Amino acid sequence: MIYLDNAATSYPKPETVYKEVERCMRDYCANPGRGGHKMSIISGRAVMSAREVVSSFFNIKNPLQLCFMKNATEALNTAIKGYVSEKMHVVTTSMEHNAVARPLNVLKRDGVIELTIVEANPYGEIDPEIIRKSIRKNTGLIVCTFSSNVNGTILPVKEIGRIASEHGIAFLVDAAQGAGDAEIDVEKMHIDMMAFPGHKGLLGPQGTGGLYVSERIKLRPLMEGGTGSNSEYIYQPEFMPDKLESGTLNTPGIIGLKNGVEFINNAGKTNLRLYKEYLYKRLYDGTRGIRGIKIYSLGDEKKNSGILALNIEGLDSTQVSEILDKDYDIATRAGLHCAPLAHRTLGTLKTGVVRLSPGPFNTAFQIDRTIEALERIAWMHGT
Ligand code: ALA
Repeated sequence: MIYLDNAATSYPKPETVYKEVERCMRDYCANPGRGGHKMSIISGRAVMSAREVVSSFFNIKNPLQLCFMKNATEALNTAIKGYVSEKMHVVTTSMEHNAVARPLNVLKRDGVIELTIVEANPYGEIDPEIIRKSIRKNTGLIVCTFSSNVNGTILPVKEIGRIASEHGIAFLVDAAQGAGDAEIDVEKMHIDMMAFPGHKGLLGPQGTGGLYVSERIKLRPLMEGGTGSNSEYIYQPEFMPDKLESGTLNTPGIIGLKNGVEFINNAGKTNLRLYKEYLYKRLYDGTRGIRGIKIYSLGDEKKNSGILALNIEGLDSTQVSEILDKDYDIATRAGLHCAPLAHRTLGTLKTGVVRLSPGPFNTAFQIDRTIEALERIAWMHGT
């Protein structure tokens, strides 16, 4: 099988991820932070060590400001709903996934916030100056994706972060696509809050993710419950990460996530990024000239997090994906990718797109087989 659906979840995982998840479950999977016995202390330390490794990956200075969550969606909901206040104006973009767009639209519909959606161009590029011009007196939050989950376009996060910081506005980044694929430095990019999944570019298991919250941001938790700390206190603790981490953590998953990040560190962040850029460029260049294929992603691999979006004239995107799967054993994702606004921006709301997203374990040979398959499908089934 040729797996090109790494934007949905990365596969395979590094060997160390499989091995350490199993070792954790067998040898030291007590409840971290609950109970003073030896195994609970070991699992608590392992979670802390994962917090440190993941924090350092994003240049988060204080690992206690990083909370583990079950996915980026939980993290985004926690950040958005925990931060906004009555009549706050929020700025976002037309390239957002439903994990951002839906909570914001519900808050707008319920009269809690005012919302401005800044339109991207047909390749998903955002002009940060339009964001600056959208700022009002009551703007309290800017939310944007690091890169589009539909066509991979990387947004000018650093520039948007600078604008937010100049105006004293909180800046939340959805790093669902990009974390592990591109360099993200929360300090240099003026990021106040960042949601990320563990199971995509960071190569960890599903059911993992996290939220970084800078020390100057105070969030109301989405949930209250057991934290293993201050048990006598009837309210939620005010300190991080306990404030946002109620209930038993996904210890084996978090250990897997740590090993995914360590794999990237050991391979070299830059090496891996260059390799993925090379695969993307090869795929882009190989498909660009094929008759009947329309591409919606930018050709510049530096401006793309590793996603090629395309359609074949005369075929529905889901048909192409199905043929790739059944006849060629190539896994891709078609349709709307839970991001209708982004599809409207790219002009693909009716058709969807076929999304091909290589990962660090794909080879040039697999990319070439995929290009041949697309060429054959366009020739045999397209118009
Ligand atoms: N959000 C994931 C995707 O884009 C699942 O496929």
